[in-house]
Amino acid sequence: MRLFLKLFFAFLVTVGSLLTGPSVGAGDNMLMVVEAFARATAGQAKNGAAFLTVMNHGSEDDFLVAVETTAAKRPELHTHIHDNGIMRMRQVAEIKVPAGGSAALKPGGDHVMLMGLVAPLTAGAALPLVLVFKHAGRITVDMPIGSVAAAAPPGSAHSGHSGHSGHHMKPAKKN
Ligand SMILES: [Cu+2]
Repeated sequence: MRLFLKLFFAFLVTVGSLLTGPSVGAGDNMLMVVEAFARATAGQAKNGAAFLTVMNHGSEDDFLVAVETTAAKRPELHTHIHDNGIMRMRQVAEIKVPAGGSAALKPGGDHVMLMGLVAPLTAGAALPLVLVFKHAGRITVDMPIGSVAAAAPPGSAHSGHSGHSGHHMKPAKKN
């Protein structure tokens, strides 16, 4: 029975990782956002962080160039750099999503920084975020909010039931 449950959950996680997150595009612009989540904030923290992976199934590189949200006054794209042994965050203009590859925004690396939160981020809630890509246009993601130190989407390791995991297809916008 336990083995069956383990296999069943493994199956759910596999299906979940295939279906999680909205995707956009057709032909040369096929982006899929997976593993999206934000971290809850502690106390009066003014800034928050969000993470996601963008898969590019197309044959053309794309670039994440901006993020928009009503949850923060100034959402930015950040990366971490090592500066004389000290990890610092720095804003970047764009994050490349290579053709046939992916870009992982994860703790310790590239990430979405939510500067000037309108309200604290609460575990269990969802954060609406619009990702703006150079070629594919806008993708809206409803990011589940995990714990303050979350390193993966809430529920991703054991239930395959990670909240708003819609799977939407729409034609790419050329602009
Ligand atoms: Cu940052």
